[in-house]
Amino acid sequence: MSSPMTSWLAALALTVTLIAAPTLPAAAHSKLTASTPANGARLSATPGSLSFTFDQKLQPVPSWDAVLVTGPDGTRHPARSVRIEGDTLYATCDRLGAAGAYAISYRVISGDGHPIAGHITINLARSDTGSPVAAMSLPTGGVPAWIWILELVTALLLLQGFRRWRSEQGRPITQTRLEPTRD
Ligand SMILES: [Cu+2]
Repeated sequence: MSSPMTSWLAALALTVTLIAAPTLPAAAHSKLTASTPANGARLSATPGSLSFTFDQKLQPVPSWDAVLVTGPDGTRHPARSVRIEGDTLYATCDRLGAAGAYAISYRVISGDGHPIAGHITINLARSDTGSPVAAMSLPTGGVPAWIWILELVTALLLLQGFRRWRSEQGRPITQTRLEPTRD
């Protein structure tokens, strides 16, 4: 082996390493791997929940800053119930409103301490003016039990009131019919 050839190969290897080096740490950074809704999803109603999953565990972040929904008219809705569990950021959002494209941006800190910011875009096919999605998920929770009892009690009270009203209405007629037989 000639010495010039070896040093030339060494120089080439060093050059390749220096060119490639800046891209290597970037590839190791955490990135978004999945989301709910999926990026580009076309929806007919406000999503019941939002989630962003990364390829690394996340560090805690201030909830007011982590997720932001921006509507087609530029309206900004801060997300609610923001929480981090392992590699996933969860949130809920208020009813969206006008049909069109919504950007849902996230801002988190990965396990290696680097901030990760980005956004997904979803498309609301028609304006969401119906009941909030959260209301539809009520039967799965423990909340509605007392609502049903309250509704039942109200219905029974109304029925009782109606029966009393009916009997009071009927009394004079019964009395006038009975009067002749008493005389
Ligand atoms: Cu990183």
